Amino acid sequence: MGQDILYHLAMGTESHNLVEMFGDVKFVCMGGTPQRMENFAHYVMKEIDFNLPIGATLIDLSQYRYSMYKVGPVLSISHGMGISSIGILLHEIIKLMFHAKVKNPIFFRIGTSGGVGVKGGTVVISDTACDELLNNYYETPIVGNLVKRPAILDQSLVQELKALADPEDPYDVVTGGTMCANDFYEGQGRLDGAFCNYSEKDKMDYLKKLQNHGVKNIEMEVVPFAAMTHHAGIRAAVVCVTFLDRLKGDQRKW
Ligand code: R2B
Ligand code: URA
Repeated sequence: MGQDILYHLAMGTESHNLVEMFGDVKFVCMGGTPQRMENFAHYVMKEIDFNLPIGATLIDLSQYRYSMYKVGPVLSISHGMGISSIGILLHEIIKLMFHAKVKNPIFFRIGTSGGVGVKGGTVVISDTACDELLNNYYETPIVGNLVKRPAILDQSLVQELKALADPEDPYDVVTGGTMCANDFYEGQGRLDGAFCNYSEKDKMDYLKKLQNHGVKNIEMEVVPFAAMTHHAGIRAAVVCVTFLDRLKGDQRKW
């Protein structure tokens, strides 16, 4: 390609000096909402004692479909909700890292989820990823064929992250399986969607089946995230807080 346009990031190889802008990135952190990722960037700034030049403020470098903040070696980017949204972002961020000549970046998804048999507030570090049918791969149609890519997370990173948990933390940190659903309502066995043509027993049987399979939480991005980073040879981890225990309910207050 003469030039590569990273369309959804509103950036390109001709219009931006990607090496200068992103060449020092070591960690790419993704999470669902623009606001949360802006807050996270400010949090990182304090944690690593990073000072912006006098008079400068943290700005959204993308300002289109996704929001992106950079604090030294850390990129903090929103990925939206669901498989296709994070999938598009991953294509463009993997290309961005390539164009910026970044070597061995580590990718994290830091997100929210529904717990399965763990209390609300628990932090789950995903050691495996599966879809609604318990498949450990990302199945996606490519030029008319269904292609399966294994959804594998870096186990040494899981252990490194687990070792960072402090017994004094006011929440539990566990490792376990994460189920990726295509939908928030029926796809996660909720009883409170616009439609629900199954019983409470069907829901509980399903959640128990997930639990027996080692699933600790449910969200909507882990499978493509694990599969695409693994396919690209990028070390990656998913760390999600649980809002509620789905064995106890479906709804969450603001
Ligand atoms: C967690 O929260 C979102 C749905 O509310 C979704 O993006 C996810 O994975
Ligand atoms: N995100 C999900 O996908 N499910 C939940 O239950 C909570 C957050």
